[in-house]
Amino acid sequence: MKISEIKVLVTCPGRNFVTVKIVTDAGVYGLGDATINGREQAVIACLNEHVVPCLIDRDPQDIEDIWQYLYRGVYWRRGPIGMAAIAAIDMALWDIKGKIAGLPVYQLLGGRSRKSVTLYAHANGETIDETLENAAALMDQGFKAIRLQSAIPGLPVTYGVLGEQKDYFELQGNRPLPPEEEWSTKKYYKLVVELFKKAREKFGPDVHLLHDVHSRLTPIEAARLSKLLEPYDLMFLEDACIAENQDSFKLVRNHTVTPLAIGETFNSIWDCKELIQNQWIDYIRAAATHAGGITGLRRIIDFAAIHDVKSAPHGAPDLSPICFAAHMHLDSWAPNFGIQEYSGAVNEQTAKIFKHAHEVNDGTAFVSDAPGLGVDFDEEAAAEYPYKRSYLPVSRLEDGTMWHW
Ligand code: GCO
Ligand code: MG
Repeated sequence: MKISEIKVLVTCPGRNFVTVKIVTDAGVYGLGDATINGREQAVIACLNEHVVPCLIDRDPQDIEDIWQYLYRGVYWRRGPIGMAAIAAIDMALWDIKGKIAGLPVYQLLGGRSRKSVTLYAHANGETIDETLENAAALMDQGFKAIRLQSAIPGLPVTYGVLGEQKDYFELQGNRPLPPEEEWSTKKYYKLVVELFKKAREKFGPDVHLLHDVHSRLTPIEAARLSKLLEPYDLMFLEDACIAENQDSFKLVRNHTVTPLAIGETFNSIWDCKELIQNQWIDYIRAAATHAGGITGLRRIIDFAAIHDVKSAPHGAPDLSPICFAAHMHLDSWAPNFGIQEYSGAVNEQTAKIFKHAHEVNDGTAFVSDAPGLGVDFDEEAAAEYPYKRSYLPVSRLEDGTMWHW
């Protein structure tokens, strides 16, 4: 069997998604997600100019050799762009392998470790009360784990709280440039501690509560917040600080028993080796799209398993339903699966383009038994929504200093 064509397709049904479609001479095709929010064209160029030409006429069944060829074989290895390109190719090859075998990908990984995949949903609000009302509504829908984010009084915009009309395109207007946000740790501490205090008062001890700091704190601030939140028993605190220096998490860990999660921007095991082997974190949040596909993420999850670290894959709306499908298989297989982030159903246009067979209800997902990844891509529908340039915001401290977004 040979790879006869690889298409790299971009579509914007409300946000940009980059999809790889590998076509074989046997007529079977596979799909992969290569979306990097705000850097879509860089991955497209990397694929079209550098990756695709090397793969035409190769046997699509050689997943491991192709992965090694694109990773080990390349002098300029790692980094988000290169690893997203590898990821999309890798997912598409697993999809093809499953289709040839007539088996869902989780069977190729070794079979299921559980009946279903527990999801955590997002409750956001302009006020604490609104956030808690939204959380209550999610609990009514069956969610047993909820991430709480609330607007910070005194700051113009807060991560995770975009009102109804304000999507990123609207924030950016006709000449897209990164929207600017402001950050104040002092204002945030007060809000976030109050949010979780009220949440526990309202909901009691049983529901799993989570929160994403989105890397805004310094290590010592992250340590302080983790400690302040201890009475409210979080399932995990996400991205408490940046981990470019992995030692930062040693500092946070030494001060708190609040479980810690990180990893959505990680590209390989090398971004989290110390975090995992020193057991400074409890959940690894790497995504198949950004960490080298199913092959890359599976290795991270296996390494995490022997250090009692669980998986909790990134599930933001900027990962396409193909990545969601890949996660469904990894989540169903991984013996050390923790929880899957879920940002809710996709919009109508996206659902028209990406059709997947995985079921979501009562805060739980059920992996499909369709051969391969169990997701399809409608090229004609995708072509109706052309690419639109868009940026993620940037963040500054109140005095204007550039900060982590
Ligand atoms: C999450 C994430 C996202 C990111 C987004 C950036 O936990 O889901 O932090 O919301 O901000 O993926 O593109
Ligand atoms: Mg996050």
